[in-house]
Amino acid sequence: MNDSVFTIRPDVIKLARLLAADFSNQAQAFENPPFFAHIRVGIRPLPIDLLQGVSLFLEQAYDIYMDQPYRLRVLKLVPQAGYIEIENYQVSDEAEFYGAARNPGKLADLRPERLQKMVGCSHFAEAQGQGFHGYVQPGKKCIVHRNDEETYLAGTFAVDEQRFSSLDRGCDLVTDQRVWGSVAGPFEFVRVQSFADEVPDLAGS
Ligand code: CYC
Repeated sequence: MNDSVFTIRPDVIKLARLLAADFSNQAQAFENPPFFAHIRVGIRPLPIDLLQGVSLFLEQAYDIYMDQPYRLRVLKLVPQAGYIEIENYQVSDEAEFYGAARNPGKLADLRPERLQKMVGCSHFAEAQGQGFHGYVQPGKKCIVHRNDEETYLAGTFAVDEQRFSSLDRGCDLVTDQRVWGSVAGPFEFVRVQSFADEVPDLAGS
């Protein structure tokens, strides 16, 4: 068999298809403006060849500043025993890719050399109901500096055909108290558009 052809675990395909979308929390932001900004999360499938597995390009932005995302990452979905590890990668010179989640032609220039894994910042995803739920890998190792404070990320998410909900919080390393992140519960996103059909079938090449 050709080395570059391999089988991808069905649950990895399923998770990738659920995450691959243009998400918005518009309804939540309109109902509860003081607590929830209107955020767009764009997640676009990347070629299997890029990281020899299923990976996704992610952009988070305020809806009014869609061309200036405040967080841009690549996610790699790695099958583990009993769960899926979602590795998070930073992209060097990321500005070149602003807007690429909705303009995927721009992603053609993305190369593995530009990706740097964020150690300790994987999410572990487990099947739940019709979808998945996930949490930051245990260990308080995902360190986020914000406003001169060193915090660790304590995040959870859930995704299914109806919604993507996510709660990212930075916590104090000693007291475990929340330092940043929503005080009013998770961000609740729904799909504006799905990109599920861009995730390949079980064999990639
Ligand atoms: C940070 N959000 C992070 C980090 C992770 C995630 C791993 C820490 C590392 C980093 O900066 O990339 C989240 N990673 C995820 C999730 C998955 C994953 C959820 C599963 C698909 O693989 N986050 C939101 C809200 C918004 C938010 C829409 C609230 C305003 O989901 C913000 N996340 C947010 C911020 C940071 C962050 C502000 C810190 C970025 C920084 O200050 O450097």
